[in-house]
Amino acid sequence: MHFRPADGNSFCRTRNRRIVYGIWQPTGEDLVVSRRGDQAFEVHCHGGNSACSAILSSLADSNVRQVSPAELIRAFENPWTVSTQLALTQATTARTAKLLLHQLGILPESIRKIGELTRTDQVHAAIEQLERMLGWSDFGIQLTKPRSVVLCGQPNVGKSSLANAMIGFQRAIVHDVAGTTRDVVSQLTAIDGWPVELKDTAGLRQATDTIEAIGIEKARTEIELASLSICVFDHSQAWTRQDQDLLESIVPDLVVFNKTDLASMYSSHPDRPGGMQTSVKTGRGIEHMIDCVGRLLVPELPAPGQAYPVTEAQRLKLADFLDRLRSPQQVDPKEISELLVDIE
Ligand SMILES: Nc1nc2c(ncn2[C@@H]2O[C@H](COP(=O)(O)OP(=O)(O)OP(=O)(O)O)[C@@H](O)[C@H]2O)c(=O)[nH]1
Ligand SMILES: [Mg+2]
Repeated sequence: MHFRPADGNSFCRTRNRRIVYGIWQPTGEDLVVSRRGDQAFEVHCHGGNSACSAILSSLADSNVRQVSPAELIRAFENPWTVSTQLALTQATTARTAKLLLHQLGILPESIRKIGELTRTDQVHAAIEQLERMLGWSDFGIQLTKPRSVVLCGQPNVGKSSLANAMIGFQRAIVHDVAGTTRDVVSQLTAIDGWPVELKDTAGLRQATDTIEAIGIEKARTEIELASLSICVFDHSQAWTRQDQDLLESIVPDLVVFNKTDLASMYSSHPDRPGGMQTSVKTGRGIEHMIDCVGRLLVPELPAPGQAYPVTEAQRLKLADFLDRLRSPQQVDPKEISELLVDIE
């Protein structure tokens, strides 16, 4: 065995689930190991991909075979537990990890109960539970996938400045010259604990060259695909026909008037819509806007205790099972309850 506990005790006598800190002897890495069963161990290291690769290659040298997640799922008794565990390893925020951990505790048991209901001729109750679970499947699957939030608007209104303020550091180039951002600049972040891919786009106007035109085209595609679109306007400028056209063509989820630190003679224009007010320069309104984005992204949470699928394969399995239960030429429920056991 390559692992040497730091306390000098032998790892062989360690009881299940105890977390033991020590050294991986072949590579000298610090890590923690926890026994999860007679033949199962969890190894956690730090230091990024190179530390993981070094540990994996020393295991390969000792004839340990690496398997794909799918193979691992098939090898275990309860694939629902394993596939939820795998989803948990993909969590990037504490909030999503907590929700996935909760599902790990309740999802396999809910599946067992649905199988039980089906076997005992309570098909109606099984259908009801499946419908409720599937109602939260988008939410569950998105726990491990960032939601895309797109900032769009005319050139120079402060989209890149707002994106930087939301992320907390300078990434996109910010410049006085309109048309500075010419492509979609994406950055992974978290808003209210939800993983988000924040996309700063090229200013939407009649392009002056081909590169800008491509950037604008990409911006429009991103807006269509986004979970949430934020259209930014310059608070200090007059409300124009172009602003109105932009607003009507995008129909954004959120309207933001930026640069409120600058004096404006135009804020009472009759056509000007309501919206959030921000100033990147002074920081005013930014936190409030971020809160609002968080609430729009996830307006409602499942009740504690509500199980739901957290991977696409789980969703498909449940949807397929529900179809079979509803089917008029229904097969014997006792037979099909077996179908829930396996996940691809
Ligand atoms: N006074 C003031 N200036 C701001 C504010 N936000 C951004 N600016 C300035 O406005 C200019 C344009 O900002 P950007 O963030 O590059 O604007 P953009 O919308 O990304 O512009 P394009 O990429 O060209 O479409 C820069 O000079 C910023 O410093 C603000 O809240 N107040
Ligand atoms: Mg920009």
